[in-house]
Amino acid sequence: MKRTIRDLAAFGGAPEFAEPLVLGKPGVGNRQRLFTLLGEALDRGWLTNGAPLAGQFERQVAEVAGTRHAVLTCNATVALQLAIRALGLTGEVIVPALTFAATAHAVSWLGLRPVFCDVHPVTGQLDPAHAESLIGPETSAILAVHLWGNPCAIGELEELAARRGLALLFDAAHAFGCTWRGKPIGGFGSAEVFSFHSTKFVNSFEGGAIVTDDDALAGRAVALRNFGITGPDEVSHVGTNGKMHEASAAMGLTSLAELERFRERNRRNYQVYRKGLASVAGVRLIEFDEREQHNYQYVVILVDEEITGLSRDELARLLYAENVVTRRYFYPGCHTMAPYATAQPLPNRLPNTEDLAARCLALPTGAAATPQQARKVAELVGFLAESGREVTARLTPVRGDLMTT
Ligand code: T4K
Repeated sequence: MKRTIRDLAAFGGAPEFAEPLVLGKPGVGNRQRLFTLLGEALDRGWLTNGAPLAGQFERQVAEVAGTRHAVLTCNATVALQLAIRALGLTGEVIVPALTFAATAHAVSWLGLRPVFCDVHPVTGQLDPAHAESLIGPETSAILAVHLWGNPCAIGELEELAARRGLALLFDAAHAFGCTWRGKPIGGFGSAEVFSFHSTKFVNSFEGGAIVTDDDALAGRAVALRNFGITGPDEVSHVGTNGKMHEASAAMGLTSLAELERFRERNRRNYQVYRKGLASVAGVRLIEFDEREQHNYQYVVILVDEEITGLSRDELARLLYAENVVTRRYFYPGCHTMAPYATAQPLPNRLPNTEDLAARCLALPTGAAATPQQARKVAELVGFLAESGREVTARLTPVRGDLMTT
C-alpha cells in the first residue's frame, strides 16, 4: 500500500505489482477438455465448413441468447458485416461514436455511411433522441451498442425504429450472458452480434456470432458466411468467408462451459472495485443494475480531473508504472478517428461522447485479477485520485507507454 507519493513507482518506489496486471486475459476453462476436443477434431479430420464442434457451439450460443438461431463467425466484425448485408441495409446507418472502431468500420467497409450519434452523459449508451434527429432520407438502420455490457436503451430504440421504419441491429460484443428486463441480450431488434475474441467474457481465440429469431435472416447470413453458397453448385449471393473453424469452436465450448464461474469471478472483482472506489472523490465507476444479469467483463471508471487534479491519461500512466495495465475503452470517439473526421459531410461534434471518451478507463479484471489484486488496484486509484494535485505538481515523464502491452 502506497502511503506517500514517494512510494509511487513513477517517483522511484517499487511497483505495486511485480508482474503486469492486464485486463482481457482470456478465460480459458478446463485445458484438458480443450485438448480433448482438439484431438477429436483432428481425429475426425473435419476442421471447418460446418464441422460438428462449431455446430455444437452454435446451439449453445443460441441457448444463452434465447434465440432460434446463432450463426457463428470468425470474429464479430465480420458478423456485423454479414448482418448488415443479410438485412440489406443501404445508405446511412446511425451508430454511437463511443464504441470500438469495429462498429463503425463494419458499416463503412461495406460502402455505407456511419452517422455518428451522441450518448447519454451518464450511462454512455446511445441517445435515442439524438438518433432520431439524425434520421434522414438515406437512413436504413440504427446499429446500437450495449456498451461495457450494460444494455442500451433497447425499448426506446425499438419504438423509434418501428415508428420510423428502420432496421435495428445491436452490437452486443460486450453483452454475452447479460439480460434486459430479465430477457437475454440476443433476442432484441432484427439481430444482435456477439464477440468471442480472446479478451471477451467467453472466448474462442477469435470469434463472433449473429443471433436472431428471424429464420430468413439467419438463412441469408449462413449463406453469406460461406461464399454465398446456397446449394450444391449454387451460389446465390456475393458472399465472403466468415466461418468459424474447429479449433475456435473447441475453445469456445471449453470457455462457455465455465460461463457461470467467469461471471461470479468478474462479479466479485466488480464488487471489490465498487466498494473500494465508493468514497473516492472524482472517480465514478460505471455501475450495473443488480436486477439484471451481467458478465461484469469491463470495470470502467470515469475520472473527473477538476476534482482529482489528475487527468485520466496521467492516472493511466501512473498505474502503468505500478504494473497495472489499463485501456481507454473507448478513446477517441469514432467520429474523431482519421477516416471519419475528414469524411464529407464532416461529422457532428458530440459533446457527451467527447467528455466520456476523455475520462474513461477500463481497469484489470477477469482471469488476470484476483479480488485481492482488484482491492489493491482500487486502493491505488483512490490514493492517486486523492493525492492528484501533489502528484501532478511533481509529475515528470513516466516510464513506459500506455499502449504498449
Ligand atoms: N464491437 C465492439 C463494441 C467491440 O468492443 C469489439 C471488439 C467488436 C465489435 C469487434 O469484435 P471482434 O471482431 O474483435 O470479435 C480488444 C479486442 O481485440 C477487441 O475484440 C475488443 N472489442 C476491444 C474492446 O479490445 P485491443 O486492441 O484493445 O486489445 P489488446 O490487444 O490491446 O488487448 C487488451 C488487453 O487484453 C491487454 O491488457 C492485453 C490483454 N490480452 C489480450 C489478448 C489479445 C491478453 O491478456 N491476452 C490476449 O490474448 O482490442
